[in-house]
Amino acid sequence: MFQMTRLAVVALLAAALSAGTASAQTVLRSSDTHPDGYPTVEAVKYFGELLNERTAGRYSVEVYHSAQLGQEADTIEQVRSGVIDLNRVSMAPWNSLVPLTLIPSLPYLFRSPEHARAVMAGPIGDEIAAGFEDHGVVVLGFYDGGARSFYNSKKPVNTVADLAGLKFRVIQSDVFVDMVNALGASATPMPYGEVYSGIETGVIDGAENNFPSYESAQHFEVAKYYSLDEHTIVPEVFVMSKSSWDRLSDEDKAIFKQAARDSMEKQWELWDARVSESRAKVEAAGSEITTPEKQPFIDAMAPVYSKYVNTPELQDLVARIQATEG
Ligand code: GTR
Repeated sequence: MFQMTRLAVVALLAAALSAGTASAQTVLRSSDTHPDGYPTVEAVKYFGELLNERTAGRYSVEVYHSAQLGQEADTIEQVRSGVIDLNRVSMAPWNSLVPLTLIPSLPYLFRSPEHARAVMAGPIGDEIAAGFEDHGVVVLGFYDGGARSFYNSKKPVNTVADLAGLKFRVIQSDVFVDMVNALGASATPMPYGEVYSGIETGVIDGAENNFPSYESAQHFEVAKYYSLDEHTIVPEVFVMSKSSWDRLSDEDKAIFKQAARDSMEKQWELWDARVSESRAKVEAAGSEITTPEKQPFIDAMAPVYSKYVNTPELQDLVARIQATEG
């Protein structure tokens, strides 16, 4: 009898322990449109490893890459409503919800990726991040989105005039539509996942993106003319659902913020390496890269600036960004 009781106690203890471990372990779900191995996907995985270490296994992250949870616009709704805990997306699809995100999405605002990093990792980044909180999410950090340029299936683009008559897919944001129109081309907003077939079937002539996206989404196979006009450097944003965030203790919130900060530096390293690799890969596959003179592109953006930078506060924000070193 004594023997059986002891066994029962051991069994009960084991069950309690394993149940305890299971309930203390929270797996956070995160979305990304990019494939496994892409710098943003790897940075969020790294964030998850840091969380796991720093919370003694209480939190970990599962990254649903390759748009497994849907296109960016859908996943933004999922994270806002708390269906998923985390999301890594571009800042541009937030433009209509969070007004200050319009500013870093403006063409030729950042002088270089380093300038964008310095701005977004500093107090201006915090100011822009604050605007997301009214929309169901907390910004954990910003990643580098690299410089975006036009590519198309028809012809090399060396001047603004060469863009005339071409139809480009743009990210779903009015700033992008106005930018393309101001350059004399036409803009079709559509989800990222539809760009390849859009170009292949001739619905659009091309799109605009950085080298890693142009390469990893295979767009180079259907649009071999890449024009290095580098019109925008739109930061990537890594957000957490406010409902998941509000469940964290203050101590855990600090751990999450620091892990995101550390993952940002990791993403910068991964990003720089991937830009060179992707460029080499598309060149080897036959992409023709042209380097137009930028000043005429910059000059054509005046109407976009007057439309969007239309209050003294926004003018001041632009001036502070321009004055930031980097
Ligand atoms: C990429 C960005 C994605 C997505 C995509 C697009 O550069 O990393 O999050 O926004 O561009 O053009 O839709």
